[in-house]
Amino acid sequence: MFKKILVANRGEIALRIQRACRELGVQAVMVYSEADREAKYVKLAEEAVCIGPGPSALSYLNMPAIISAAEVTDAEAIHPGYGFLSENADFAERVEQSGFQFIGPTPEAIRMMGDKVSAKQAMIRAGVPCVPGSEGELPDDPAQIRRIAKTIGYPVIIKAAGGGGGRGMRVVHTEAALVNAVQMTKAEAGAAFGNPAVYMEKFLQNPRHIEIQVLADKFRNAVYLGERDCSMQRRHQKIIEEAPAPGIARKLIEKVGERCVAACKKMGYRGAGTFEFLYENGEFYFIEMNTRVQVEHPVTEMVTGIDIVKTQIMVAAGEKLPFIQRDIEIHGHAIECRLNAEDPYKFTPSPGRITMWHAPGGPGVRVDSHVYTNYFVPPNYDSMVGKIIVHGDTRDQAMARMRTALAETLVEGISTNIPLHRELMADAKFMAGGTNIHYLEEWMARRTR
Ligand code: MV4
Repeated sequence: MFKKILVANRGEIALRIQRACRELGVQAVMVYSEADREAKYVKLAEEAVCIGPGPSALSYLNMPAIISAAEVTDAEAIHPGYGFLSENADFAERVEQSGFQFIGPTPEAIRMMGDKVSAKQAMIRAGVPCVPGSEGELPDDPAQIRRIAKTIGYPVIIKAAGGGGGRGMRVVHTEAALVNAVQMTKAEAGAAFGNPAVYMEKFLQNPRHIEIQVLADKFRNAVYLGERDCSMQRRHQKIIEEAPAPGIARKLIEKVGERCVAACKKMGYRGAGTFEFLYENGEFYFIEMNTRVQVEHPVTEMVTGIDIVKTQIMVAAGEKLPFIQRDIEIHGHAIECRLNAEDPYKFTPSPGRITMWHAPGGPGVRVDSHVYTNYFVPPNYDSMVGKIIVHGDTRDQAMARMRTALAETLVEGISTNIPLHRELMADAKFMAGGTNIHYLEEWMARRTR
């Protein structure tokens, strides 16, 4: 095992990784920007290094500053968390070339999954079910583009190979709009991602967003840890996640999970990963793979009892996965609410000083947050100030525990989305389970009327 790891992130995930390190008996070096001096994990750190000013480009995205911090502190490995440099293949490569372990997959795997066209081709080869589509980059010839769309059937969606997470997409409903839409998406993709390649898929109108968590070691062992339902989102920002996904047959999850594991083994994937699917009319369709730990990983930890962050560190250090697929069981139900410093209905950011923070507790309640009373939420970063995660024997019990937890949570001095969560936990359709990716936006539109 490593003696010392550098945590190249901020916020709640920095604290989460610090906790995993303590449990493993590994020293954690925290890095922080000038805007994050007061963060809890910096105060709690045995060692912390300032890597630059508040703006991310000058600190959390500053590769030389981060690698220098690892050098001066004698760290052996770097955990990138999520966001920032976590899915940057060039960063992973520079970390390894500088003699450190990157806690994540190889640069090649990150690069292959970062290009959505090569990711999809890898999944097709591995037998993972994908959305019907162009099976590769679209050609320039308008006649060929029209022929591909006709075969798929309208509506179709044009997606940038360099996009992902909702960036660089365009829905097309008619042949008349097709070629112009492709050209526009290509031009935007070239400017935004430095890669004009686009591909085409059947546009699914009312899917749910279901993802499968995997863990793999350096010896081609891989397991899936069940699924998460992340359909409750607005503008590609998830706000509630849960595991397992309500109403989906275990047998079907097992079938898809086994395909994901087969893909990991085929690719020589290592570390934690997430296969994102759209789920509609009883079928799964792969869309993207994330090569990092995700914000919503705790719901999977709660239902499996497996510590995903500790396992990431163990496999990066060259250990074998300490479990096989048969060992993994799903127990009960878990729900996560993301707490954001924002207006609950207008969604405008609300940074500033938290004058009162009281976290909930009790049976089955977990809070992952780096904030505390008198903490100043800096305006430089995303607005998430923490997560409440609950576990129960049943979904109803988990929902009841979340209602209790939200009732106990006190945050003063800034606005948060707690009122929105309280309303959603009492919403009949959400309580019934299985709402799709459009539900929250439709609910918001009804609400203001
Ligand atoms: C789609 C889709 C419908 N059909 N692909 C958005 C984020 C990116 N990961 C993929 N996205 C979508 N791809 C096809 N063929 C609808 C979306 C989509 C979406 C997906 C997951 C979660 C929220 C979403 C919100 C709007 C659109």
